[in-house]
Amino acid sequence: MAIERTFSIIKPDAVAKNHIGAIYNRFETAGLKIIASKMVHLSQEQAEGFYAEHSERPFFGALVAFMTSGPICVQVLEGENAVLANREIMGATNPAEAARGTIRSDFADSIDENAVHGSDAVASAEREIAYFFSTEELCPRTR
Ligand code: RTP
Ligand code: MG
Repeated sequence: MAIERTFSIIKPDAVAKNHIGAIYNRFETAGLKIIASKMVHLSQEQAEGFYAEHSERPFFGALVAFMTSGPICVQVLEGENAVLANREIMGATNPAEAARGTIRSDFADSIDENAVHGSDAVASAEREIAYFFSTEELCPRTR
């Protein structure tokens, strides 16, 4: 099994509903270690840059408006197959289709406001981690 790092966001809807601790608990229960963590309120420019791959999609404007609507928590998770492990505990993009017991099934209301983001591949994880964190801000465990 490969030890990987992935990038995660607790989105404005879940922060507003006071679900930060519950979602962090899901990460830790799944064996993922939080090795960097902070709160930010994205500017329009930061949100557009982060979601640049979706800039031509019809939902892009709504996505950027939502992601700038309130503070978010950004974190780096480390563990075995962390990218896929995190996607599994997040559940499907549309919470109506997310498996029971997943974060989106339990904490999200709609495909537009779906509680969490998680990197979809190791390469995107590296890019997304660097978008928010300097190397000095990453705190891998020594014990
Ligand atoms: P995320 O990037 O947020 O972790 O979500 P994801 O990989 O599951 O989904 P992605 O395809 O990357 O889409 C990014 C976000 O855009 C919104 N979306 N809306 N209305 C739609 O058809 C639609 N498709 C995507 C979602 O909020 C999704 O999280
Ligand atoms: Mg995505």
